[in-house]
Amino acid sequence: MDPLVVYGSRPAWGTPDFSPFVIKLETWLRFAGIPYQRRNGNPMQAPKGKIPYIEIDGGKMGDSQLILEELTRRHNILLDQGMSTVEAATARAVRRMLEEGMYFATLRMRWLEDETWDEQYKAFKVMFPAPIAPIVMPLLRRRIRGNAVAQGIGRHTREEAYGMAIADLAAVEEILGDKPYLFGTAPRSVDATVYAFLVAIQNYPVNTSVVAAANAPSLRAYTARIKEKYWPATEMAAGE
Ligand SMILES: N[C@@H](CCC(=O)N[C@@H](CS)C(=O)NCC(=O)O)C(=O)O
Repeated sequence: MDPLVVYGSRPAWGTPDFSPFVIKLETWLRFAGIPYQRRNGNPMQAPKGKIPYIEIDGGKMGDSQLILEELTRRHNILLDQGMSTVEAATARAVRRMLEEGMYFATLRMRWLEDETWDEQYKAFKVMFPAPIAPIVMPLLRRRIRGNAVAQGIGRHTREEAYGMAIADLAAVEEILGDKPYLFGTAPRSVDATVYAFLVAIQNYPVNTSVVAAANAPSLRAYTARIKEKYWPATEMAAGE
């Protein structure tokens, strides 16, 4: 059987991908022991207009969570077996907090602040042919600004928005405590999301207050532990 094909964007800042959702899906596949091949994708060719997406049954499937739930059924993956109902509910709340809240704070930090724009421009322009990057990048920024206002994060002051992200990181730190993984000694599916969002922020090369919070010692130890076991060959930039 051909290995699963995962479409992402590009490696970024020493992490496997610009998109935390791609890092999540790849990390989850590694937790689950499912071999895969990674290719550069394009949101315009994605079934839901977003990365990641995969090839499956001769077609394409989008959304990291729907993909991993489908693969869990097909391959009888037992990663989340034996969790208590409270653990499963906490895992869901953490995942949604990061994917539906922290994600937008990360987008804002990367795309909408004066202090990070040069870095963002320099890194992300590789996604486009050189002649059109100066045209597309500001358009993308404008679209992300509009989305940030629609979502809500763009209506707050920078301090308010970052304060919420920092409080979310503190919540993750509290739940993790001194355990190796969020719920004990073995990774659960939610650890893939937590790992992805943490490395995406920890390795961002502009040291905002959110980046500093994500680099709290216990959170760094957590990502280092997962990286060592599941991403041994991946370069990680800042602070490694
Ligand atoms: N719920 C989706 C979110 C994926 C997502 O937001 N992907 C972003 C990159 S981080 C994307 O492809 N954006 C392209 C666009 O909006 O045009 C998942 O879990 O896969």
